Amino acid sequence: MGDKLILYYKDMSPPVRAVKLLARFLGLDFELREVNLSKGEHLKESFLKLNPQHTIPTLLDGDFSIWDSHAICMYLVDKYAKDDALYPKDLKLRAKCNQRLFFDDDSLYTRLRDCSYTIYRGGKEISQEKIDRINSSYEILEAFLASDPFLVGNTLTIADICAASNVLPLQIFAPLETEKHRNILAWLSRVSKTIPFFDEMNVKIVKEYREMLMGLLEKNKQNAH
Ligand SMILES: N[C@@H](CCC(=O)N[C@@H](CS)C(=O)NCC(=O)O)C(=O)O
Repeated sequence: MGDKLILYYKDMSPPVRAVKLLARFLGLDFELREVNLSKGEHLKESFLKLNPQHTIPTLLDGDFSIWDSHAICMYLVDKYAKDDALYPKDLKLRAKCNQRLFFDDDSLYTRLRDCSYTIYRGGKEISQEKIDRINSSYEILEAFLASDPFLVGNTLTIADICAASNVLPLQIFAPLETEKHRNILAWLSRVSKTIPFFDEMNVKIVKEYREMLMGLLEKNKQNAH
């Protein structure tokens, strides 16, 4: 490997955690550069030069800059993994993996962001409509997992890593239900068993994320009076 990989990150960000989890799974080392979003560090000119979309995670590999957790995961497996298991090269499997990754971004992550950004922007409640939308995403995920143990067949791929990173914090707003979400719950525990450090890298930080969001929501409610 040439230059050291640099990751612009913040651990509370679910897409960042997906990339960090994958990197650890692949045995890759990053130089970590924390970006303080609340101080607007992602809007500074130096960061915008790397990523005009001003999002984290952003990865720098030498002079190559790439962002969006899904695109980063695809790149890391293609470039650094010893085989294609986590992002299959087989045309149909790759198409299916891409479809799940786009679902993760478009549905799971978007719905999580709809709730968290409502709170960051001073909202005093999360509407039932937003919670219903999360539940419809769960319904679709439940269907994906009806016939396969992982999102793309029998083995773990980056689609599982990305989606699981978002489903954990989504439960802050819409808890999974034992009867209704059997497949998702079984899948989450399968993903956690397959990645030995999955819980270590997620449980504590998601708890802190929950406390931070609920604390802010409470403050927003107080400010209303
Ligand atoms: N689809 C993107 C989402 C990235 C994203 O929106 N990250 C948030 C933090 S969780 C962010 O950087 N927000 C700052 C902004 O959008 O300006 C991904 O998967 O990387």
